[in-house]
Amino acid sequence: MSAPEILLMGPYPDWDMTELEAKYKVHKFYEAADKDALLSQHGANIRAIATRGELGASAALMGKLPSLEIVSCYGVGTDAIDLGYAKSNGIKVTNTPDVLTADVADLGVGLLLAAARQIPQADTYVRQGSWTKGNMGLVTRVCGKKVGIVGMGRVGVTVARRLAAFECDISYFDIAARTDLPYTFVADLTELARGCEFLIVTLSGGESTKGIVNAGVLAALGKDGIIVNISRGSTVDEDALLDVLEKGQIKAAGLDVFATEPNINARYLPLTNVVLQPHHASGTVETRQAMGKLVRDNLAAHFSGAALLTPVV
Ligand code: 8YV
Repeated sequence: MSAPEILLMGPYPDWDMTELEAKYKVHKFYEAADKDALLSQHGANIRAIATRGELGASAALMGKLPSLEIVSCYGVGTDAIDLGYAKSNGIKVTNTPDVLTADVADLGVGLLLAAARQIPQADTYVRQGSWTKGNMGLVTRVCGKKVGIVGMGRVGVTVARRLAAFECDISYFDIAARTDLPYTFVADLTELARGCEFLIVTLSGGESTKGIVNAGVLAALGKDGIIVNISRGSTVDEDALLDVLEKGQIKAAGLDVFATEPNINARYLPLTNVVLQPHHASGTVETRQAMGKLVRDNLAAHFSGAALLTPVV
């Protein structure tokens, strides 16, 4: 039997490419100069999409692939995949939960420390020789502070555990309280922001969370507040965030995700009170190897008729 054909939406590391190309006929969508031509030439034979969290798979694309059976996502967030279309057309969807949780939480804590302790600014201060001319200004303590976690899923819980070890007082917002956790549930996001010094956004993306961290929430966080976003750019009203950062109406931000990636809003670039990351929370060798393996294992399970390891739809 000939190798199943798959459409690869964005680049994967070499270790994944070697494995994928050994088992499948891989069409690299991101490299195709003429994407319509690729789809008209190969679309009828493509049985799987291998995508990435931020790239997803739209209904329009899936609609051009009549033999499509499965979308395997290299990422936990499936907000960029049209799950409704997949479901109603019998297309399976898998993602990569759990394997990335620890690293995403680590970067959340890292961004909080970087923003509060001004680690990038301090690095520049030393490199530019400013240290020899005076003392750097004082920064913000992290340990023992009140932290609000927005979204108490796998990542939220893991961030909470890490910051509890920093003796922080943890509260959280979600659609419902979790009785299995020792942290304080706050049903109103603005109230959560008002009561804490740091807000860590770990929500899933999608319509239900779009712009949920709005101007009111940021105002409630206040001028000494710090926000970290390791979820999706869509969860925060970015214009409102840029406004408060520019006006010094919050202290700082640590951001791994943006409304428009990778071409982020140019207003971020001159700001010295924000630490920027290139959507890299899961970007360690260890996690990316595990994510790639899970994508491949889900595809292999599907094509061998076995149960999917991490089905979403
Ligand atoms: C990306 C992510 O998928 O897990 C997610 O939802 O957004 C990330 O892990 C990763 O950058 C690979 O594209």
